[in-house]
Amino acid sequence: MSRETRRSFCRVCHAYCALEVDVEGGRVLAVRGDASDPVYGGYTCIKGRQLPEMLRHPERLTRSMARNGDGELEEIASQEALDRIAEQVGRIVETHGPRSVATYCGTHAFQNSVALAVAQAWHRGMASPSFYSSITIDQPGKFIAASRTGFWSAGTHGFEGSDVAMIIGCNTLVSQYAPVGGIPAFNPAKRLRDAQRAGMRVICVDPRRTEVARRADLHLQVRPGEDPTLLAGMIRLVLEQGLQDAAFCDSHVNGIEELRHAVAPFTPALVESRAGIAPDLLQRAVRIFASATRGIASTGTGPDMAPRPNLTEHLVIALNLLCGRVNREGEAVRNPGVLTPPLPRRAQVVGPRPAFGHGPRSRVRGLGQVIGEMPTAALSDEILEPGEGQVRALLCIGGNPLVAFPDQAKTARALGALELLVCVDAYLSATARRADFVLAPKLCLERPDVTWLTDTWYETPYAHYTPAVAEAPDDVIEEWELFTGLARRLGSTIELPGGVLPLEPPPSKDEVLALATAGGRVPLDRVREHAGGHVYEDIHVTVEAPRPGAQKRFELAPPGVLEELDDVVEESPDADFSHRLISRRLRHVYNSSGRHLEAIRAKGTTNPAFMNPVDLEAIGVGSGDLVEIRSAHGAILGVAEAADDVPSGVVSMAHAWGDPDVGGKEVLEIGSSTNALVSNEHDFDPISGMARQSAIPVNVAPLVEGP
Ligand SMILES: Nc1nc2c(c(=O)[nH]1)N[C@H]1C(S)=C(S)[C@@H](COP(=O)(O)OP(=O)(O)OC[C@H]3O[C@@H](n4cnc5c(=O)[nH]c(N)nc54)[C@H](O)[C@@H]3O)O[C@H]1N2
Ligand SMILES: Nc1nc2c(c(=O)[nH]1)N[C@H]1C(S)=C(S)[C@@H](COP(=O)(O)OP(=O)(O)OC[C@H]3O[C@@H](n4cnc5c(=O)[nH]c(N)nc54)[C@H](O)[C@@H]3O)O[C@H]1N2
Ligand code: SF4
Ligand SMILES: [Mo]
Repeated sequence: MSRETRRSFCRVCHAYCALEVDVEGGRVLAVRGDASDPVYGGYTCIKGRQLPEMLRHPERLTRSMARNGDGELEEIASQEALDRIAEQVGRIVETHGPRSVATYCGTHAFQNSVALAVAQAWHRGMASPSFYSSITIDQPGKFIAASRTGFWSAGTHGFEGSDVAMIIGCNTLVSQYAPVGGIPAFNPAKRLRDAQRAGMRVICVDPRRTEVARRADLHLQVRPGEDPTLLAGMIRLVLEQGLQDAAFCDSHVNGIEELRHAVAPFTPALVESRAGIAPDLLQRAVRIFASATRGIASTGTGPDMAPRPNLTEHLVIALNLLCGRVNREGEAVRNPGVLTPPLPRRAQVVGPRPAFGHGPRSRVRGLGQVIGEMPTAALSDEILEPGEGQVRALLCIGGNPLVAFPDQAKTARALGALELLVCVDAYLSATARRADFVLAPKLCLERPDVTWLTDTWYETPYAHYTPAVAEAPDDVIEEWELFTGLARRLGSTIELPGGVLPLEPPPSKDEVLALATAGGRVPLDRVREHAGGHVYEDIHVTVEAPRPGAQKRFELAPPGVLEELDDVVEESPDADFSHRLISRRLRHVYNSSGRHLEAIRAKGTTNPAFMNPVDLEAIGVGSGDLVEIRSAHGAILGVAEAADDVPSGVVSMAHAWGDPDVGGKEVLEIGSSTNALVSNEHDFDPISGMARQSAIPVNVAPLVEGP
């Protein structure tokens, strides 16, 4: 058997690092970063380096499973599983209507370049509005806020070439997640170092002294959940000191006087007492940010999991717009996209057009669709709430609701109440263990894909198509094949941007990719000609003049938004709780994925409750001891770990660990889910329904042994 090296990219997370893969007889022997790649330059992380083990790990499902008469999961051929699933879905739709069948696409659905597009198209073909994804429990506040203010057709400033970056609750050096203007996700440590050497000043806003905070020029150690206070205080100083870009504001921005009025109470003294930021630090941040010429404030998940995410995002947009940080006429657009359709980039405002408040309504808490999807934070209620439109079947693609959704006990009840639960999952996750069918998927190196998700995230026009470079087990499917399989059996259609997908004979991945990416700036066939990743040097786009007669302006005071600031002023600190628990990512795992791998287990088998040593000492607890963490809603066990980078009064803990079926003191071996501390009906965002999944008020106590 000949041994060869093939070029591909990792899809264990959304960073898509370019790889060289040593293959022999279809079997992956080794992977390493592709040093010749123009964007990644050989970068990989510990998770991706486990791909060879991942592909052949005994816990990986290589056959699909179905629940038998005794309630046990047993192996089944994938086509037979699809026959049975189609029969049940057909019956449920016939009896209860199409809304009763829901799909939830979790993080691993995003890692297959067409899973989401095909799942959404299947829902359109079935006339079922019940499409959910992790987007609506991730950072929907960004879409909500931008749709209310309007956005700039030519885009905002990015990271490279800027002289400032203000990074709020985002830890790209660990998460590889990068909002526009944040540290690019691709080889992030090098990109940050290069930018700082070129003169960029970095402000980090994070309760924890994170990996990014340690490298920042200024760290504002904000109290969890107090970003609106801090941002309002910064905006107040910008306006008071006349540091805004007056010409840009005059031409393009409405609502500045209303904003000035709304932020008036947010004096440096109020910011200090509420957000814990001293007046001189606040003033320094304002000076650094406003005196720069390029670069924006951007947010990660931290403030978006905390209360008032839409308000935080609104204030971030306001700060950026006041300083005029958008691409101007005649400037080059760094990356207009390779696979995405070419759109004119003009120096003008588009919208505002709220991305919510229309389309089908949720049946609970007055919620509705956000960016055309149903709100995931309310999915368990849609399953449990009887009546017309009740969700009775759930197709769960690469997600793990039982550990990731708010209110774990309710999610468990909901999953148990379903007539049909189908998971496409490579492992028997906490959720998959409760399923009626688990379909075993191909893993990433076993399938073709293209960098469609990340197309506009790069700082240069870059794309990478990979064929399948490893041989898959005999009977595994791709995520989208659940939907094409159902459509074929139920006689529905799947319409993609390039047209209706022919279902007979079953389409290949390349056929689906071609229809899904149709209309892109560079045709897929051209992208496929390049082995490995490629920068399209011939793509040059400059910002055009506004369309004649363009009159839209940004709205910094859309109805109801600034009024929320009045409520912020009125808020008082948690009376009954000593700490706030904040979310974080751990470098070696991806949400609930990866914990079965040996090299990962060596890094730890739990999600420690990181706390300041002083706080641990105060309750007589040391690293490794068990603590009980209790919120107004529930309690979990945690493994205490002393951490100097966590301030007093804060617990920093990763989500998506544990398993409610196992529970208890197994926390040392499997961790525990912070979502057992969260309610989705008491403290939630009124538009997206997102629950308070960070800055959760808690008390921490040593575990008292029972008799
Ligand atoms: N408290 C709190 N809760 C949170 C968050 C938080 O910060 N705090 N963050 C939220 C965010 S941002 C998100 S995105 C959600 C994540 O929510 P989910 O996406 O629902 O959770 P994951 O754990 O990422 O689920 C991934 C699943 O994919 C499976 N898998 C692994 N590899 C593959 C594969 O190759 N193919 C397929 N088909 N499946 C695979 C894994 O076994 C796992 O079951 O959680 C949210 N919940
Ligand atoms: N290794 C690894 N990478 C991942 C993941 C993973 O589980 N592991 N998950 C992936 C997913 S689903 C996503 S969405 C991205 C997320 O990517 P990021 O948003 O970068 O996620 P985190 O690393 O959790 O960073 C969030 C930061 O917010 C801070 N924070 C918490 N609460 C607050 C607050 O109230 N205010 C402020 N200002 N900050 C706060 C936390 O201390 C933390 O440093 O990461 C992805 N990448
Ligand atoms: S950061 Fe790690 S897991 Fe993510 S794509 Fe790169 S190598 Fe894979
Ligand atoms: Mo996420």
